[in-house]
Amino acid sequence: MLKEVDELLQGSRRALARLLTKVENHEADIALAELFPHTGKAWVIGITGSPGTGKSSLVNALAQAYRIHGKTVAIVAVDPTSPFTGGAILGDRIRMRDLSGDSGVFIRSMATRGSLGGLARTTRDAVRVLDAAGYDIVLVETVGAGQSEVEIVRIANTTLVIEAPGLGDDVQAIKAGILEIADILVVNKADRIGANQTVRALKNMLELGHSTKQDHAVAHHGRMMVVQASENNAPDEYWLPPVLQTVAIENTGIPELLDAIDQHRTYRTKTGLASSIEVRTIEDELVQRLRETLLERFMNDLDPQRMQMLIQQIQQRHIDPQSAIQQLITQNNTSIVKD
Ligand SMILES: Nc1nc2c(ncn2[C@@H]2O[C@H](COP(=O)(O)OP(=O)(O)OP(=O)(O)O)[C@@H](O)[C@H]2O)c(=O)[nH]1
Ligand SMILES: [Mg+2]
Repeated sequence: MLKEVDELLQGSRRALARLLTKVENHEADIALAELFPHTGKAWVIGITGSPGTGKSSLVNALAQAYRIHGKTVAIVAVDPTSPFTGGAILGDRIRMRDLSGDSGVFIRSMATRGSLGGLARTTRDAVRVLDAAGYDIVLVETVGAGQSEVEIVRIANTTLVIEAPGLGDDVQAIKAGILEIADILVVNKADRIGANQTVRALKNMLELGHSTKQDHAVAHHGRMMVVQASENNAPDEYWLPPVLQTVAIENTGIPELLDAIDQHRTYRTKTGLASSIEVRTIEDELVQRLRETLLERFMNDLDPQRMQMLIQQIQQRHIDPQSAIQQLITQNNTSIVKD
């Protein structure tokens, strides 16, 4: 066993920090393989939503609440939109200062390098390291409402989508995709005007979505497909996401949020249901890793000049992009299947 893996399993925070850096640099494959048997115990909570809705404040409040319940907490902040690792993270650090000095809490910001897919992989691996390190709860904060969040959020066992008042009846303001991934909706800043209206708008949207869930479309490997609701899907196997109100900066609504997360956990771990979700999650991860690994290998073997030439040819309309890809693949073919 690697020395640092051993140290991490013994509870060394330094080994943990070092391993997370290696994960970011994609240099932790052996360690991850050794750690894998020690994972699967943490409950991973994803927190996503538009900028400034109060995600970090909620993460802070949740972490404190879990600490009071005697649970250890790891926090991962991911910011795929920011090209820097400075600003936003420094802000988060300051907001989370209430937690510093507590050995039952570990906070980490993920550096944003590489592709979107790479970020999802890095985050997933980081969560695994924290899981193996023995944290009971792992909170993953991501900003925004795009595809990247959907990918990152797939790592979570329970996903919270945070909204703030001001949404009004403008249903368009709510990205449909974000509702799809929400296990629990939180209207934070409930001390502000319009919170009830936002709650109502969200509930309406959820119920609309729910009634059409008989035949609902799901994204699978990037393709939309219609899934028939099966006959033996007992009604209690549906999870209708609750809509809760919180005031993160005053700790209002936090116990109720903890309860809702607990209920979702019970629902997810029910026999059968948990394993079917797990099968899909593992399949998704394998496809994602396969795609990345093959692309990486392909790009490494690719002659950059060949690529430049094809780009020029496409520009001049001498060849179309798909035919160019066919040419590249035929030329690189042998290198893809080797080793
Ligand atoms: N009035 C009010 N302000 C809040 C509440 N929660 C957070 N805030 C404030 O809203 C601002 C943004 O909060 P953050 O927790 O940084 O929000 P965030 O979603 O993490 O922001 P980004 O990570 O930048 O997207 C801060 O000034 C908070 O103090 C709340 O419940 N009520
Ligand atoms: Mg934040």
